[in-house]
Amino acid sequence: MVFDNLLLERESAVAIVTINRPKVLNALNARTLDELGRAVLDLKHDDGVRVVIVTGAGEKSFVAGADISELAVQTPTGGRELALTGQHVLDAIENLGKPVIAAINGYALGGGCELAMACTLRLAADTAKLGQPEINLGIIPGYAGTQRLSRLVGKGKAMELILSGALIGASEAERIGLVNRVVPAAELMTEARKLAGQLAASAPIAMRYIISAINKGLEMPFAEGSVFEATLFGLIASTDDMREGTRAFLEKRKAEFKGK
Ligand code: CO8
Repeated sequence: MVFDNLLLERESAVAIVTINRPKVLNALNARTLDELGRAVLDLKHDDGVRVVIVTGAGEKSFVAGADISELAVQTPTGGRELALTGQHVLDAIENLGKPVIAAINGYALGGGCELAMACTLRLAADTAKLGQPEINLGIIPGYAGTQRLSRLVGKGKAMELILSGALIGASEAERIGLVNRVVPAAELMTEARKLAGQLAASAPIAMRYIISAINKGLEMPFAEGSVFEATLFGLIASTDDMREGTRAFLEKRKAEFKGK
């Protein structure tokens, strides 16, 4: 696949997607969203890919939000469609069925913070700044930021961040649970690759079910989520990977998972 605004690299079982519009701090215009949607679909169906890393081109920014020059001329119907399209792409990332690591190398603002929140795990450079500054433009988040941020950090902090539009540093983001871990900027991609490598060696079907159980379970009452988990547990018991993982433990060797 050839893209104008994305770089797509493969390093064995790890795919690295780089949002590549550094002149505008990797702002997401409609074309970039469309390309991201197509890339994600392709990665979902590529069995050779077990983990995806998403990052931004350049030193300064992960993604500085939706492209404000496009937002400035939105019509009501066009704005709704664009918001729904972005939500659809981010839902696809959240439910890719393989871990997606956001390597937050700088500004993750507005739609950029929403993109990071749709990823399974977030590693941030110590220089990163995160926030939902839409209020400063007289608008609200449109890529489900109100929903994901409140689920990640709780209602009170989400209200504070979205109403104030304040940007926070990486360590504060880690403290409130918005990112999983902060690393020195120079080591961000090394750490992201290391984490991706560890995850790539894990059992792929089990990872898919864990992601599904947590994502779907959060939308269900506790009892239904627990039954859903039990059903997935029953399914996982039918896999070769389950037999390999348990046998390898008993034989005191490292398991070799095949995703079957
Ligand atoms: N959109 C378009 N262009 C941008 C964006 C953006 N989000 N962010 C930065 N740029 C451009 C600047 O205009 C500038 O372009 P130029 O060189 O032509 O003047 C270039 O990138 C570099 O930026 P700055 O000169 O501003 O760099 P600074 O280091 O001075 O500042 C900041 C960096 C603080 C990140 C600053 O650029 C900034 O505040 N950017 C906007 C951040 C923002 O408000 N993001 C939220 C956007 S709204 C959003 O994401 C809503 C999502 C849901 C949409 C729903 C669909 C309808």
